[in-house]
Amino acid sequence: MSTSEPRLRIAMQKSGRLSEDTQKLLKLCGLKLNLSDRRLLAHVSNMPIDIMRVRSSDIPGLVMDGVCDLGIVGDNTLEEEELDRQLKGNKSEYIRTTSLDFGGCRFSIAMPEEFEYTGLACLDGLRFATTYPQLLNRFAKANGINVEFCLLKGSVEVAPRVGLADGICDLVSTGATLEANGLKEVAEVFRSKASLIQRADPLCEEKQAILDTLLPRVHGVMKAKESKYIMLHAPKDKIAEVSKLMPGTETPTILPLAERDNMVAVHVVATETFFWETMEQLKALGCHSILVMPIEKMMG
Ligand code: PRT
Repeated sequence: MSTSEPRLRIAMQKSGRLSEDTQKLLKLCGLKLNLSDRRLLAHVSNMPIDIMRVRSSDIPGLVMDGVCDLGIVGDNTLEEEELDRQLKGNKSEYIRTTSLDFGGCRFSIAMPEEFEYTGLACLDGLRFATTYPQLLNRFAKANGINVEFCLLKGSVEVAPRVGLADGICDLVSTGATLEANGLKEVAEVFRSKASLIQRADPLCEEKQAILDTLLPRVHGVMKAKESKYIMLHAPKDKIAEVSKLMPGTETPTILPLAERDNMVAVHVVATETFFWETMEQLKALGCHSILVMPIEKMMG
């Protein structure tokens, strides 16, 4: 492969909560990643793509400035950078190409356990420690309250205990960190997930062609994760009832069974959760050999 050929450049988190899921996604999309700890710009060996591994907080800016063509980043980091750039009059455009299915968390206001929370109005005039002041500010303005903030890049939860702030506004997933620090979640400010973002200005023809190959694969990986392949043996005269029980399925494939004239094999792809209860209802209709299997890739 010639080195002068345009290569699509994707920014991803080097290490942290999003890096493993991002690597997994790119690998499932068929990219042969050649990552080592020291190499910050890695060539994908089987496609004209380079992976730039950086701090999560640098990714939105790299895409907005056109240094990278794509980036995978949390919506919290993305929107904070967008608001901050808008405030400073800097370039802040990007395209959110796909909302991904990992990195889920909420950005919430939390107060000391003993605080008597009676609604958002009781937070008026208080001071909050946060890593994302613009997101907090947007929420406060939209709800008609004034808040002060102190910027902390980590260990935000400790701020009220040491007298730095009255409360905090931080990312929460399980809530265990809040609990361990004597805090309670009182209001959700923002819900976040990882997103695949793209620079706003058009890509050259060659890069667009790479993206046109990559995007259906990203969607295929996500769709496969949500879907299950279901196989079962069903009484021939119950096919209509069996089909009705299948959640979000495409047309089932019906196949004859050797030496069983009254039974058929049914194969379907279900795009919704397949519950134990549904399997029990199928069994009650006379179905057996019910198999629910994961799907690795899907297209079309
Ligand atoms: O790469 P860089 O250092 O710039 O970014 P970072 O410091 O934000 O990295 P990292 O790896 O901590 O987070 C990367 C992204 O993961 C975040 O921007 C979010 O989009 C997403 N994410 C999802 C989270 C969490 N869940 C999360 N729980 N990021 C941080 N946390 C922290 C939170 O700040 C708190 O300290 O986890 C703690 C709370 O977790 P629970 O489970 O106890 O509630």
